Amino acid sequence: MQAEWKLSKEKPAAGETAQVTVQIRDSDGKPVEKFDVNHEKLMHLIVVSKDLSHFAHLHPDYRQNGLFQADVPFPTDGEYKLIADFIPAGGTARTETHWVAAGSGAGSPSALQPDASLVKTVDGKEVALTFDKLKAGQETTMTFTIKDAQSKAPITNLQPYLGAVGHVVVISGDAEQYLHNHPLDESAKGPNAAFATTFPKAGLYKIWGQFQHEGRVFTVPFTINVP
Ligand SMILES: [Cu+2]
Repeated sequence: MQAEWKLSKEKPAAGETAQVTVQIRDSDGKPVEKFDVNHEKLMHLIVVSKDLSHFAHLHPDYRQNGLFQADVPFPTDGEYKLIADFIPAGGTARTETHWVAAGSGAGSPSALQPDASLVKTVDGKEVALTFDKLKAGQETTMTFTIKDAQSKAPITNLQPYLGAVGHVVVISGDAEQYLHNHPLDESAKGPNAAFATTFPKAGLYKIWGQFQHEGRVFTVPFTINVP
């Protein structure tokens, strides 16, 4: 499997949106033509800045013959990692990645710090993140508990997002590891949304949970230190 990445501008300016194409080929160089639908899409494209302060979750259009296309904003100077997540028909989940330097390519990266509290308020929701056990190399269940931020009432009518109770992206602090996560109960509606994952080694990780409520998707980020 190989991926050939192209940008409408090789070096987008800060604040610019570039058209990104990614051509997927097999090991013989032939375009892969068929992909399995995964979480309702043929490809998920995650875009993060190197310091993980910026996050975007996009769904490229499929242009046939293994070619996907997306408009990707690069909000500030700096390095960005593009992570394409897809399943060639009948195969297993693949990720292909590409670094892009926007503007000066340097920017002012902020050092990733573990959150002092794993309770965050986003878009009127209070979201708490808990783990049954947190240890590198062991499967863990991470549970998001979602309440109304004002009334503190548990939210029990989450809507499916990408075919499940939510979608969770986990990336290691050095932006090298992209972890797959699986909802334990896809049809859950809140207030709890539980996902299984395994952190491969100790260190910092950033986690973005994405959920849908009353027609709006909200994204809640957490930074944790895995012992
Ligand atoms: Cu997606």
